[in-house]
Amino acid sequence: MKNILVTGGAGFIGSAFVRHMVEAYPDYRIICYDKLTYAGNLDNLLSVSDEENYRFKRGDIADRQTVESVLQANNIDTIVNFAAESHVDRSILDPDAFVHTDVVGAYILLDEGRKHGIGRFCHVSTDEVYGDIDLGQSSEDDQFLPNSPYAASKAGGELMVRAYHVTYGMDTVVTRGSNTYGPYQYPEKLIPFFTTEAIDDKPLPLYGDGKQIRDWLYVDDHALGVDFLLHHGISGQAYNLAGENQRFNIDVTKRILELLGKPQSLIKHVPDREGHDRRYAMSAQKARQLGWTRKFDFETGIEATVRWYLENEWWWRKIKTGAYLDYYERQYAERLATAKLP
Ligand code: NAD
Ligand code: TDX
Repeated sequence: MKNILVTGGAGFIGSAFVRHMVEAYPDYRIICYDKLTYAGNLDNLLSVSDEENYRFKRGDIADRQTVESVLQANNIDTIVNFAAESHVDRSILDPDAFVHTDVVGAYILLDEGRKHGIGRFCHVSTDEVYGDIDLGQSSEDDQFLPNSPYAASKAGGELMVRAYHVTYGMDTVVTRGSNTYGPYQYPEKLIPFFTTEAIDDKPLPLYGDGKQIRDWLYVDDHALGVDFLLHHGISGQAYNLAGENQRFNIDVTKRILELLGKPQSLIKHVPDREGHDRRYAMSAQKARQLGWTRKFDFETGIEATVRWYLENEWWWRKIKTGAYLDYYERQYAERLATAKLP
């Protein structure tokens, strides 16, 4: 392993992975390949932009010609695929881009990777492929029951990875991460959205009763988990990178407000997300048995995260303009107009 193509490396988790890999492995060359959609942001990679073992190339993972040329030009032997459309609410509004990137893009990357004769293909997937789980914890052999267009697209891409391992003997590893949070997360996801809105004393649109449960994983734990499985995962296997930090959405929201010293009256219960999964919970046992452990508990992670958004307005204020505001209007204007008080 020497020349690693990291797709989607300008996004939230991908950029944490790139920053980590560039620093931890001076002998590897890290080539970040990213389409720079609304969620891709080169500000996330400023700290490594001048490093010798780092390169950036703009491109779409579903564009076969550009993928082929980037593999050849850089003599790529390893691919780590973070590239995805990643926001459930956007997948409900417009599923097209999700099928394009999360299914077709994953297929093109696999296919070009195979033709190019790469070694390991590490594919970053999600707990959402298991769907809603009432009780207990999902483990890797559980069936896929994805409920949103996002989750179904991620399941489709992942199944293609499986097929390329079984059919063509490709060396693949799949990681399934929990809800991830931390610095540089696009402020459409619950934690950065509510933190930055609350800083500005804006209402926080909590879907339904807020009693949905998510399992939270700090971004550095996710990035280091992918590094660990890239190096130690058994070929053809999938591994849960579970935070094992389950929280109700309402409790996460209250904690953000407490940390910011803002009133609970900012919470507005708005009409629920369509097809909203009530609970995600995974077991990390399989990855743990191999030697992975997460470092951050939720309390440490949320404090560090809220502090980061307070101290890094330069990063998020310029995002929350233009097309972001159009999305906000489409997603929240009607919901907030019918909001109930807590
Ligand atoms: P993100 O939306 O912040 O970043 C996605 C990145 O992919 C962006 O840089 C974007 O420009 C790029 N991209 C999108 N379409 C592309 C295309 N066609 N070609 C090339 N690049 C493209 O996402 P994230 O939260 O960092 O998630 C990264 C990966 O982790 C995704 O595969 C996601 O499904 C998975 N995941 C995310 C979470 C989470 O809570 N955020 C949890 C588990 C798994
Ligand atoms: O405005 C909101 N109000 C609200 O109540 C938003 C944006 C979210 N929520 C709720 C919905 C979920 O129950 O908060 C919870 C978390 O929502 P998101 O941040 O949108 O994440 P989720 O839908 O759980 O999906 C995330 O975890 C798995 C990531 O976005 C995915 O990329 C990942 O695969």
